[in-house]
Amino acid sequence: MNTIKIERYGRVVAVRLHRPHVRNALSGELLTELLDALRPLDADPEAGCFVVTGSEKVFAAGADIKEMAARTAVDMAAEDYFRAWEEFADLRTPKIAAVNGHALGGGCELAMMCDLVIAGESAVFGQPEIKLGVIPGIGGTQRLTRLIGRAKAMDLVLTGRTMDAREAESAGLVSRVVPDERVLTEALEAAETIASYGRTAVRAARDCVDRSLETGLRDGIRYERRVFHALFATQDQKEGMTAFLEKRAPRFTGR
Ligand code: CO8
Repeated sequence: MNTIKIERYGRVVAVRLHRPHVRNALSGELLTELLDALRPLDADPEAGCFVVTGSEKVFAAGADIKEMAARTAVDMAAEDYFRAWEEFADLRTPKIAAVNGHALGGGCELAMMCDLVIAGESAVFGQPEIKLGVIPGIGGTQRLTRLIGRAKAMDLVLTGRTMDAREAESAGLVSRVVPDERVLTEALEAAETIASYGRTAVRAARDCVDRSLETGLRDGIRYERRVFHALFATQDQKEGMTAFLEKRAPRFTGR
């Protein structure tokens, strides 16, 4: 692979974006390689969590501007350019973004496609597309608004200003801010914790939390209750509750 590196730590899979000469700009090739690598792992019962990271200096500087610059509207529409990022968002294995440095444009959108965002103190988030004569195109106007609210989203999207990690955390974009040098370790530890739980329950929890962004409260609560009921068909539910009552650690199998 030319644009990403994959490392496996037991049940955790770490993906490192690796296009340093263009600050990890997200090209079509990178998206293809990412999906080719993660699709089979999403179906692998031994893979319990993904961590997506960049370098110590930059998470990702957005979509590859050079690749896009000369395209026409017809090219973009014909290809449905970057539609496949939705496939990344829809992978059912939980994803953690471990962000050091800049997460701009598509980089910020990639972080938002992940389920947790762990950021270093020097991380910077923003949607600067307005400065390029365009708008965010991989969820930046939609996910960002749901996560941080209209007031902040308008500010970022219309002015193109950036947020530091603390502001991003208080706004609701970032799950945890940690010292820069701790980012990957903290993300891997969180990933290991998630991967140690029952896979069916983890996927159900993720699905229900995301459902809250798409549905009304009443329907969402009903959906959650149905999923909760269904989990009583799993061995992991019996094991988890029995282990608690027997005062021992549970042994989840994902069944
Ligand atoms: N695309 C292509 N090349 C890039 C990008 C990018 N997004 N970002 C940086 N580069 C290249 C630069 O051109 C430069 O190349 P060269 O060495 O040949 O001159 C090299 O990377 C280094 O860049 P800098 O010198 O600028 O590096 P710095 O470390 O000084 O700065 C920054 C790093 C702050 C990240 C800076 O490069 C920057 O601001 N980059 C652009 C950020 C940006 O505007 N992002 C938005 C991109 S558009 C987008 O994401 C839209 C997504 C939606 C598309 C969906 C379509 C449907």
